[in-house]
Amino acid sequence: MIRNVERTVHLLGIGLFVWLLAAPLAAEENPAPRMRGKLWVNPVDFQECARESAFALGDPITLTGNGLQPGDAVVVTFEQGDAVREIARGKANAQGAISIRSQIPADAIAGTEARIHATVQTGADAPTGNSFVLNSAPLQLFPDSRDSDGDGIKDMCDNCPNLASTDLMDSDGDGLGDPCDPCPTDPDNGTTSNGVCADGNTNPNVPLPQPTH
Ligand SMILES: [Ca+2]
Ligand SMILES: [Ca+2]
Ligand SMILES: [Ca+2]
Repeated sequence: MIRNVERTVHLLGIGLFVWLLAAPLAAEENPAPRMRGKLWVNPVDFQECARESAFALGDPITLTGNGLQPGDAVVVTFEQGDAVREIARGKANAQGAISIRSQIPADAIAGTEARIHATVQTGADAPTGNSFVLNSAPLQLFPDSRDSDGDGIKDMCDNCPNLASTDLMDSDGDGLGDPCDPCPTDPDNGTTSNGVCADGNTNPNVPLPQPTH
């Protein structure tokens, strides 16, 4: 009996020694931040694009996310290719959410996909302990945020860029919004039927066939 107790104490001692050895090693490894959750990138000046994640260089944005602890410190970075730069800092509010203003860098590269990350340092572990990353969807970047018809929807998102209308419905899916589509129920727009739309109306943009001699 005494022998068994001695053996158990001995094994416990070995276990404790191994744990003490392993614990500092694990802490020193300081693993790369884990991806967790999603970061929403919201436009400030314009209505949201039909394509959710299209922005122009210099666009002001609000970054929102949740699932954090109150007071967590957040560093927001903009990543494009191998280049990563900090664009904002903030803290989680009492509900564990963030709402941070920033902007798409004006000198970012249009036409190249980008992402925004929010690296969260949790509570007492900051700045070296546990961290995780909220990750935005891939962002498409456009050179400017022109709004030719002034309806609050940028040209790059507006399927009727020269006709003021916030109706982005595109019933036939041809990329032209219903309000400016000469054949709103005809994706072919009458181009193979001498300008006659599927509904019998005429598309004035299709040149009439020239008489042959
Ligand atoms: Ca517009
Ligand atoms: Ca259409
Ligand atoms: Ca059409």
